[in-house]
Amino acid sequence: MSTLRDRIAFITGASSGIGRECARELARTGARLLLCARRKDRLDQLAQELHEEHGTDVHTFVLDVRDRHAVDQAISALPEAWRSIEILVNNAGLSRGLASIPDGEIEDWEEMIDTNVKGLLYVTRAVTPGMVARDRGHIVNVGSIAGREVYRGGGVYCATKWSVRALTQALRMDLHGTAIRVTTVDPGLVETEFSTVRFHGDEARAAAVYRGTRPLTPKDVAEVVAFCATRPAHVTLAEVVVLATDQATATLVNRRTD
Ligand code: NDP
Ligand code: 8X3
Repeated sequence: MSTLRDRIAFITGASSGIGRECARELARTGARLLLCARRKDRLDQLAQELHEEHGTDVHTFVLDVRDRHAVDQAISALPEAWRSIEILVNNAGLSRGLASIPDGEIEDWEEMIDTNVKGLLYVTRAVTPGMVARDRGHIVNVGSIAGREVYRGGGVYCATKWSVRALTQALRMDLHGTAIRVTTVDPGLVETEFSTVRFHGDEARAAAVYRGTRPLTPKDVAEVVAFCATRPAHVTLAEVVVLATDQATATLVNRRTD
């Protein structure tokens, strides 16, 4: 295992779920953490927790990854001590709705595409030139099994995650010949705020997604992200699919009735 002590890891969408647990796991490796999301109060609480538990040096900032000027501004305005980003975890993302394409809400589509595809690209565009200049770095994209399959009502969300997988492969080709690594970690069902967000705050509908089954926890996924980031420099874990044992495909989920 290579150590991340004092390396800078930048996690987007660190205020909840997988991103928050990635912060906790990477803090254990000794990394310094740059954390962004729209909910700054949560980021600051997390920063305090990580500082108290691990002595982690954390810098938080508000960022809506859909706003490309804000992304450029936030990255270019980083204090000198935070500029040499070594690990970028492109995690910020969401789904909205489960409508068919004929019935789809166009605002929902735009929010998913703007966040999951364009936001990931804006952040990657802002961060990778520094990695190229230093000839070191690792980009870990949080994709999904929705980037490998399609399910009814998931058309646009799946399309965004297929895009993430395409962009991951493309970036690995674009960076070929450098020391920079590119990984996609593609989870199945993980119990986070994801379904509450998908169903616009309908907690009962969100809870039903996980009823009777044992989904992944955000920590399960974050441990994999940290594992990928701590391989020796000559090793790239290119694609990792992480499933709950209760899940075989996006739609084949074992549910117990009791
Ligand atoms: P959560 O809803 O718990 O977390 C999503 C995170 O993304 C939050 O921190 C949120 O922060 C941030 N975010 C959303 N939109 C934006 C934005 N415009 N700008 C900045 N940050 C944003 O869900 P998960 O942890 O489950 O989701 C994390 C990633 O994992 C997503 O890319 C998702 O697609 C993927 N994924 C999730 C799976 C699951 O079953 N849960 C399975 C496979 C992949 P804030 O609202 O404060 O901005
Ligand atoms: C989240 C997993 O199957 O709900 O990316 O789309 S799924």
